[in-house]
Amino acid sequence: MASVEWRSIPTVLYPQEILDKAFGRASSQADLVDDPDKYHRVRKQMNRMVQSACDVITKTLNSYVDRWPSLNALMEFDRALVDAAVGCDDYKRNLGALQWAAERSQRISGEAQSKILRLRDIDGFHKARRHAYGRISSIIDQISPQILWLGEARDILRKLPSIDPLEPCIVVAGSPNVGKSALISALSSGEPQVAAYPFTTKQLHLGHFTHRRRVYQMVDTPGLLDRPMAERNQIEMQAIAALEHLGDVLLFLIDSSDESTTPVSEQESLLAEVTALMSERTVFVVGSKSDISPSNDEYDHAISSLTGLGLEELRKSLIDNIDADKIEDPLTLPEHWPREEEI
Ligand SMILES: Nc1nc2c(ncn2[C@@H]2O[C@H](COP(=O)(O)OP(=O)(O)OP(=O)(O)O)[C@@H](O)[C@H]2O)c(=O)[nH]1
Ligand SMILES: [Mg+2]
Repeated sequence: MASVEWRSIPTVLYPQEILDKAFGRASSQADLVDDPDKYHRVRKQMNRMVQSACDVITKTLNSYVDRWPSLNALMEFDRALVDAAVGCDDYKRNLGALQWAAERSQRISGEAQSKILRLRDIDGFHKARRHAYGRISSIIDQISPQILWLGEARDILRKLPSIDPLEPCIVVAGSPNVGKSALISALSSGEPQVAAYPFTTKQLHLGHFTHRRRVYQMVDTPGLLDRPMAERNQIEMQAIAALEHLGDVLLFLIDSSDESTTPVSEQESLLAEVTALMSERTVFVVGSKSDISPSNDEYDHAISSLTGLGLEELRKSLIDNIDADKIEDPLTLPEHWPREEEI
């Protein structure tokens, strides 16, 4: 199961654009028909038009169905995102409607072609073509709300974070403003990606670093865990439950500097709550902004994303703790594979 590339979900055309594309292609196909005999020419043209219009409709609709991730194949976390963002039931229902229309369109094509085959006059060929076009238009009309829904859903889904379930993942949590995003930037090779959770208006950061060809992903949780349990809605709880399966390690940041916007006691009660929720997960408590917080020594790690203090030690602890290669047989590694710890 690779990560879902939300960004690569294709643009969904408007219903009228789908029809224009189909009929436009059909006309240009008809122009290619070359037969000196008018009767045969028109018959071939009308046949060709119906066939190519229906093919375009079917291919276009099926390409949406194929290129949208299948919910059953998604990991729990991604499914929770889809559910919160657009609703899994609607997602399935609307894609299902496209599939239905694609099949209908193939059927219309078959029926029109066998009808044209039976007809014996030029006028009849034209009529059969017009009749088929009418049926195609009404099918597209009928699923127009579903097409529009998918167009809007696509714009929402594109912004979701893409996380690869086969690579290690570090979830970064803590109260607002404690330095979560700054830490992800500081540990990342390259600029972190900006993505969105459907539960919050805040942007989340998605960073990564590589160690021994493995990609360690880091993901922010802005607005997801930083409120007391009672204020969270059901859909957020679902995402939090899914988050539990996602991360290998949870980094919980505490800002005890004078700049902190949440009292330390409150941050600590959030920590207790999050730790209880993520009972199966290793939690590292990290004192952030150590350049301006003198009392960070009591935590598992003291770091400053600003000065770099403690960052490499934290990275090493993460790698050691996740121990991503533990199930791999060392004998399968190349002979001169470096076995020293090297970061
Ligand atoms: N002095 C100091 N300031 C820091 C450090 N890390 C972050 N900050 C500052 O703290 C503020 C908040 O940092 P962010 O990384 O945006 O915090 P966050 O936890 O992502 O905040 P939200 O996403 O809003 O919850 C910013 O003004 C940062 O510049 C640090 O190590 N030292
Ligand atoms: Mg942030």
